[in-house]
Amino acid sequence: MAPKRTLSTPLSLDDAQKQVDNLSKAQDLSANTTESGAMLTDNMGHPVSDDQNSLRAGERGPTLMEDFLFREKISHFDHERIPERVVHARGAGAHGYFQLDKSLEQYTHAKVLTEVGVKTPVFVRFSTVGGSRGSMDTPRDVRGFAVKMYTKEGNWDLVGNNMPVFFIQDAIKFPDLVHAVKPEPDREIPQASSAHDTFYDFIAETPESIHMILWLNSDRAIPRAYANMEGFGVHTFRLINAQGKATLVKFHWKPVLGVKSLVWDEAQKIGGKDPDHNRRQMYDTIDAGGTLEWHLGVQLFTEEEAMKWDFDVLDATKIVPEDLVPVQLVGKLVLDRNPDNFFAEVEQVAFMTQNIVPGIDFTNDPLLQGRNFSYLDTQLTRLGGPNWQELPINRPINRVSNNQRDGFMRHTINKGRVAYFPNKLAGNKPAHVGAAGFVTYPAKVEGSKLRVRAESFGDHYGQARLFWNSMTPVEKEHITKSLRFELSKCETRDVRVRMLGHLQKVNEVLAAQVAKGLGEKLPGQGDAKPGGQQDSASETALLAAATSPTSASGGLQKAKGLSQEEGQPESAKDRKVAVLVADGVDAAGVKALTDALKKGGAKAEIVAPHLGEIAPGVVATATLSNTDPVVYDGVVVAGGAAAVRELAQHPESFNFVVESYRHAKPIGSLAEGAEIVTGSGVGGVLRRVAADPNAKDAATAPVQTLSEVAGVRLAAGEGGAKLAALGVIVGQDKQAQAAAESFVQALAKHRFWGRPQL
Ligand code: HDE
Repeated sequence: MAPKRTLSTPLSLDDAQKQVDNLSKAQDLSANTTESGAMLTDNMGHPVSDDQNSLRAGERGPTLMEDFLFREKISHFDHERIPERVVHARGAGAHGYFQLDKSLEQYTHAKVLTEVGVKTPVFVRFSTVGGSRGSMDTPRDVRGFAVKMYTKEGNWDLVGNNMPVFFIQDAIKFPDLVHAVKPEPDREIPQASSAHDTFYDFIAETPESIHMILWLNSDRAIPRAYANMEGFGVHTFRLINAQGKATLVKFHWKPVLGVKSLVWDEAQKIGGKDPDHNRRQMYDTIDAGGTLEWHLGVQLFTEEEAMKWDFDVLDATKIVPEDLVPVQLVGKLVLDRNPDNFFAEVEQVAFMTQNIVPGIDFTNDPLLQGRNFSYLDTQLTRLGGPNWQELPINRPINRVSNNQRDGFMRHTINKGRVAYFPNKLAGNKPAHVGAAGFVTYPAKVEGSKLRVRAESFGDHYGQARLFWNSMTPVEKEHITKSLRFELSKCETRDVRVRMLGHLQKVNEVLAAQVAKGLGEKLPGQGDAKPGGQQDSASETALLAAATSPTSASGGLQKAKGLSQEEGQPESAKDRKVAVLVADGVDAAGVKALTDALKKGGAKAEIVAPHLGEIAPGVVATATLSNTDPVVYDGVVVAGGAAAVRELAQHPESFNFVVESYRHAKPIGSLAEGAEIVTGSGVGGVLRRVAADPNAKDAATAPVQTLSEVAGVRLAAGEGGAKLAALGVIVGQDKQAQAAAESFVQALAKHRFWGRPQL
């Protein structure tokens, strides 16, 4: 008799996997997870005497063909790469679980959405879309948000994005879209960027993309961290309950830490300073025992309701505004475990929109229908044949049992003579389970075969205007500037001008402001004023008033949930702060600060002219020259007269303040640390702000030293309070504790818009 299997593999499980918890997948993966042994062997298990010297005919002679150890090692290496994903090549992933808080039994019989409290294991991969596998994490791009849930009833993949709409309405255009955005084929330029001719040439000829173009040019396209991204299933899906009744559904992932973004200048610089920025954040957070968390939200509506709206829910260029159908939060996604091996897990994970479970079904969204072909097809090339489902990261945790056999790299050893159905030899097993299995919703279909776009998909600007109207002035300003950037990189004037025509249909002020940056005038328009004055009050007022009438929007002029400046949670959790120190630093102040940051869930990184111990308990883990302000959420300059004198010798210290100021991040100082702030390029502006309420326009306002100004604040409020409102916290001598606490509050606010510029 064969020895009993001791490891947990899918084949050893019961037909119905009853006990599922957050560790079920980890246990399943453990069957294939290994650590290196003490003794070196080749792949056939032969002990290896030496794998550093090849076999030679004589000390200086040629390498011998006989050297099977050499051939095996080199040959394996030669074949180590698989094709990167044709889109979403750059990404990172983590394990965790999904836990339902509120049963959706009324709407679906899917166990994952009805069994409250069960921890369904998940693997999530976040990605950018356009860049290659080795590109940076922070381009302006859509982010993939792909969730694989290993449910009791098989895998459910919700392969979503961080934006709720898409560029095109029909999957048949996808190759065109992707060819247009990818590096141009003759020169393979630009990498991971939509800011070029071919992309906007395609977009200008594809007006259905305009809504998504506004999202792409908004701050959503430069998320601060994966944990600060919303996720969307994008398409309308269908839920089916035990009585066979269907309800339409849109899926949302709402980040517990809120939606937060970088600013564009910062994002571009991070691309060079730390291209792994987002994957590093996720890895470090989980490695330190932390988690990334989202709520699962659903918008539930009936087909009858949907038919009454002035947009089509099968059109993926439209949202269902939250004002029409509120998002109900029903469960939580928690990521808490890093992969053991990036290639085996993150690179080999294969998501498929067609992976759904009984109780959930597709709709006729033509984008979704096309995706349901593409995701299986793409794996055949990428993972080399039909058996990729057997890869540990892809296989379900419930038992797989069917008559499919053979093919490249088959791992499963199926016993027995019978690999067909019907059969009597094996008692007609594996047997069909009828209604207990996946049953397609019997939606009625009728019509002639036509290659057309439905009339109900015809409005391309209404929801783009709804999005624009829903932005705060600062978000509108960012969209305007982004479009200026993107279009100014298009070399062909005709492309730029055609795009302006579309923007004009969204909003005249938007188009005029972009036109100004491109040196163009819109037909019938005078000069766009004021334009380009970052954060100026007049620009804010102009943008606030710039709204457009909507259509295809359910009658709404503005919709909830679109602005990320309104109603998002604020938290200092997982924020990373650079604390500038040097020899002679006031260690007690640093301790008060790091304690306060820790209490707020934030992390401090001690940055000094050199690594190592700077003072008792103050150990530098980064240097002024090996790191950069763009990779932090804020900066604090510590106190200590000698330390500050030394920091002042390094131009990088001042750069920390200036860059953080320009990127609207909180800036803090403790005691003498204020001298670095005051001595930096923004010191003059800050002094004027603290001294005079009309400072923005009064270049002649009296100048004090910043520490004097701050003295006023901490004792009596005024000047320092004005600075604090701009996210500049100046701590006086012996006030480190209070300053640290104010700084943590500022950190939770994320960014401070409206700072007067130099
Ligand atoms: Fe994808 N997409 N896509 N996509 N997509 C792929 O599948 C495709 C679309 C999304 O982390 C590919 O395994 C078509 C929308 C994510 O591994 C490929 C269309 C949304 C990921 C593919 C779309 C997405 C992909 C490439 C019709 C958001 C990364 C590699 C227009 C709802 C998954 C792969 C991961 C990956 C096809 C549009 C999300 C080629 C045909 C809309 C998150 O199959």
